[in-house]
Amino acid sequence: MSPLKLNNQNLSQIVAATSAPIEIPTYPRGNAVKEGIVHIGVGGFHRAHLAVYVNELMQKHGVTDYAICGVGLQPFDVGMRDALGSQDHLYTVVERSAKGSVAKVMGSINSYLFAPDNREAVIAKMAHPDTHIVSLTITESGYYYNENTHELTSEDPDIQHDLDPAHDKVPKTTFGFLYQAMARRREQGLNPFTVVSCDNMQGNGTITRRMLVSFARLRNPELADWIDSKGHFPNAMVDRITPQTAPVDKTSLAADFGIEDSWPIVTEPFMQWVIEDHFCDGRPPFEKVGVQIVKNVKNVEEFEKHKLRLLNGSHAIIAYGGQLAGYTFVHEVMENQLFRDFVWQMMQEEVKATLPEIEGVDIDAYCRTLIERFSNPPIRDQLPRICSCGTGKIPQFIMPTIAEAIWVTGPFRRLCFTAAAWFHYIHGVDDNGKKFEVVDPMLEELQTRARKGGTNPMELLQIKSLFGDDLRGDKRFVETMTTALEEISRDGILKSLPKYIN
Ligand code: CS2
Repeated sequence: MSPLKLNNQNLSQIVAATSAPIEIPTYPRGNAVKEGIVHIGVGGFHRAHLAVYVNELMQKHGVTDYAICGVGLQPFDVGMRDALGSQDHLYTVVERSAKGSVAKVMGSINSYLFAPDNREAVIAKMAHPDTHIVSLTITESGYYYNENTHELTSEDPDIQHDLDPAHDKVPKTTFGFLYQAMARRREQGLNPFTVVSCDNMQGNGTITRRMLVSFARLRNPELADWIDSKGHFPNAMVDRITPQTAPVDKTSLAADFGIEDSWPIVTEPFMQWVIEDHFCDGRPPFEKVGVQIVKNVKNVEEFEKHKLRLLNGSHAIIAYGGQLAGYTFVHEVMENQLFRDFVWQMMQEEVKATLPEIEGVDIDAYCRTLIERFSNPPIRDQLPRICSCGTGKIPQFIMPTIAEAIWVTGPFRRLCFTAAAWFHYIHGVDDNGKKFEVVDPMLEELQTRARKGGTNPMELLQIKSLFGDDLRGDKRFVETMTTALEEISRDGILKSLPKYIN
């Protein structure tokens, strides 16, 4: 039978036509619900994470006032607007593991606004009394955050654009939109909405608060004070490995489940969200669907450290090392015993000593689960996805661990090898001489410095906004980085790895 186009009308027929495991939304949507969440940056991760939790709330707990209005700020979001728009904003999440696949149709995204079509509509939506939460997956670069000074990069042309009162109705950046919407809420006597960052950054809520308040202070100090005193920005740890959708994901969804979906998602069964219980305008009962709501910011920090250093840190060597060695997918890299041992030993011997103990969390079991998750072949997680935008990753996932390893006088040479793999990756040529695309907002500067520096890491380490001052002055660190970079440049990744394995 030919697959059926995903939309409201076809839902029950889709289920009736197959014996494959499919779940569909059976709750009210459209005008029958309120959109309590506005989400900026509707990509694969949001659709496989927050939107899945909200789907469960709507499906199993009768929640009707927290449906999601998706927002795209970037010109490239036009694809998402059209894909979702063509199918009543429904989409499929296929959870895949060695045990098999389940297709879950999501209905929690109720509508979608593409800002370049109508920027005013986005501001009005956020300022609407029904909106209680504005959540974000805008990637590290969307925060305009200087790692070194911890300040907003206010000199950025987009931020400058949004600071100009002539552009009040046509902002470009997330902070421009949040600021305008907050100003309207205050005028209307409403509470601020809670801003929930779902990006991979240690202290993501704290950073979001700081950036927005700094932005506001440059425009209107009184409003900045209002946001700072009344607004809530819970810190959160988010986790679900979500590959980019590949063309084959659509064809196999059609073949295996009879669903024609223009932009489905394939992901792993595992998902986790730990968030501080700080909401200033109400929240849905997230704890009912497995979200770990914690009282204390320290708890979130601890979970974040575990996740960012163990999962994302390991992903860095798998991605940069794997790309240089000529691999395409994460699971392929994990089939190579050298990488498997390296990842395990980096977690166990270098990262673990820098991590706090969390009651009820067994770090060794967590590490074993990670090895399994990385090895999950059916999700086909592509290395370029993880390689992209290293400037937002290595300074977050690797450098702080090195700094702490130095502090606790533990070993850190595998961590340095990982950073060196990124430095070498920046040239865009793998160990077999094959060129690949390097994606990074700082590409030009990175490549100029990488070329100039050669096997001397100092050129790149001098970028203060990424690396600060501290590590560069540590002789042992610089020597270890230099050795690793020399080895990788001379011998390639695969020949160098054995030196880093016990
Ligand atoms: C990856 C993450 O892009 C990356 O750096 O490590 O996207 C990773 O898949 C997620 O953080 C998993 O939760």
